[in-house]
Amino acid sequence: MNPSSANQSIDQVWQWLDQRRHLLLIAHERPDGDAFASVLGLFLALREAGKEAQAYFSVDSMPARYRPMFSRVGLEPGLCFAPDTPAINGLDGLICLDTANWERADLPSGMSQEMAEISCCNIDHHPDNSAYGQVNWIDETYAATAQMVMAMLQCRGLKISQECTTLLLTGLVADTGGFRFQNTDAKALRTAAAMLDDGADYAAIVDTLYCNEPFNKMRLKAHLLENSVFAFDNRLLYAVMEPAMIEKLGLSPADTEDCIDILRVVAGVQVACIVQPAEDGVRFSLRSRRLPYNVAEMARQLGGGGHPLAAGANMPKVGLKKALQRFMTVLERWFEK
Ligand SMILES: [Mn+2]
Repeated sequence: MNPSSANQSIDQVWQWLDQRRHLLLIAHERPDGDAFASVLGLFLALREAGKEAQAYFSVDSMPARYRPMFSRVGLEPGLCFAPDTPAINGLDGLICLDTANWERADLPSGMSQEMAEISCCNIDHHPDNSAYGQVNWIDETYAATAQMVMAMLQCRGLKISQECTTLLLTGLVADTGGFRFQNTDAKALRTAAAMLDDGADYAAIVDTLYCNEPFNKMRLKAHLLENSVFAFDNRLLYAVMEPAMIEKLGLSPADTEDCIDILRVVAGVQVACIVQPAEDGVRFSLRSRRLPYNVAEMARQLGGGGHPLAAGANMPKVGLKKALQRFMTVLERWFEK
């Protein structure tokens, strides 16, 4: 998308917003740093601009690393977590952020029917977004949805509070892996600089995202690395993450989201994989360092999907041994050369 059509879409988002007063903001299931940041950042900005906004997440246990983000919003009225549900009486707009399709939307339970009847504005940077909203601003040239929210606020010339800009920069840092991933471009860095100009607290963000690990999560990472298995000339590195181990360490499944990074960063590894046996099958999380190791294609062959560099698949009704055999057979052809 070229910049002029992106601006056009920002205008359409604002036109839609200007006609609404009571908004609910949501993101996708199993929210990540960008999902929390874009919802909370826009929530704060809209409230600061005098709109009635609510934000909702269906998480009851917050991943430890994101907790400081919520203290930036404090106990603002309208901020809801499951099992609480937001007040929908009088809502006239739903804003879905960072959510590629309606199926992934983190809707309050039992409210999907009512929600569907409310006008929806879809703001996202995922290239496979299905444009399910009445208004859709989808632009994959942004590294994070939080960066899109910043562009919206800048476009209006709104004064952005330090709490808000710190939240938004947290999303941008999270989705670029601390400015290490391939989506780190000049536009992302320029936005980051503008956020710092607005007073974003970068040291606090780095503390939040990278120096805030529960000790037992580090022990889980150590366990995964210690028990990891190389294959295909050391280009694949995988580890099995048993539910019993997570439980023994007192961690929640949400706390394990980025454990795969401990495998991804090993020299020579092109594809990292975490294998999670569950009662109903085996789940594979895949990360690629670069193409042609397209993990979206690998995941599709395994019955899942995702992005070229980050994907996943669920193999139902199968034991760990069988699942691993099938996994190795499917992946073989990417490592033939
Ligand atoms: Mn994102």
